[in-house]
Amino acid sequence: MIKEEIFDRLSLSIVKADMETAKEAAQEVIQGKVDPIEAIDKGLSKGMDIMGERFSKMEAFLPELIMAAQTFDMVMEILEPEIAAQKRKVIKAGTILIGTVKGDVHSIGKNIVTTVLKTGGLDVHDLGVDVSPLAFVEAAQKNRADIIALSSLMTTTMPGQREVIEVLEEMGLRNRYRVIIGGGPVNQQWAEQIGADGYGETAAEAVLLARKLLTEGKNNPEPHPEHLRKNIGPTL
Ligand code: B12
Repeated sequence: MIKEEIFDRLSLSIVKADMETAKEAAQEVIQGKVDPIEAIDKGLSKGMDIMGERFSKMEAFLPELIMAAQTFDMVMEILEPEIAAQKRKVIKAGTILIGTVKGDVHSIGKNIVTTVLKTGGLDVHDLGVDVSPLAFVEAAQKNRADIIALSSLMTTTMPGQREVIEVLEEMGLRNRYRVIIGGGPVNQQWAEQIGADGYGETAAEAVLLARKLLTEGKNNPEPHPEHLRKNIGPTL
């Protein structure tokens, strides 16, 4: 089977939450020596986008989203060992802390980014979902992180990314960490607006971005005083 057909099967199996077809298509990815990351991007994620669109048009409802997400997670369990097999040696002593911001429980994209960063040879600590700004900063201190990676899937939780940067600024720690952001509604413009050090659209971009920032060393950029919003305290 050509890989585009496998991607279409994966996408459709997410839309239909068809575990059997999803499992078969995942096996085809492995047997056909198709790049699992490409299968995630062009197959599984495409199916999720369709579900998101249906949800916003009220053609699909929460239980269907949940079932689609469960199907996605099941396929990831099959693909993850394959992805891990590509794992490179840790390329540089650099630690990345990742999590989904406060109020947001979307984990699929963040998990993929985590897996791909690890596969790219980076040391990654996953804080999970619904992580408060203070929890990010405390964990960054504790783990001596170099990069804080923030995922947000909703327009309503995007401000949580800015709040992490604000807390770092208010604690005088902004220079110590690079902050990268991603997630469906996020873009480069938002990254610039909140003074983040980078934005990645996909998990593959997250790796390139993290490597670039780590290679640049720990001479972190100047803080972004224009983004200090002292009058608005962060919600912790
Ligand atoms: C699956 C899903 C769910 C699942 C999540 C399951 C799980 N374990 O994650 C469930 C059913 C739980 C859910 C719940 C809700 N959801 Co929802 N959900 C989705 C859906 C359909 C897909 C998200 C997804 O997993 N995509 C696939 C992954 C692979 O893509 P991704 O997350 O974007 O990640 C990629 C990139 O963005 C990037 N990336 C991600 N993070 C990061 C971080 C960094 C640092 C970098 C560099 C890159 C990066 O790399 C990833 C891989 O390439 C989206 C629609 C959509 N198209 O996004 C709606 C969507 C996000 N949900 C939405 C809503 C409204 C909700 C609910 C409020 C619904 C409700 N009424 O309860 C709740 C929110 C609960 C909460 N407090 O968080 C809305 C958000 C609208 C908005 N305000 O912006 C969306 C957009 C649907 C819609 N069109 O209306 N949801």
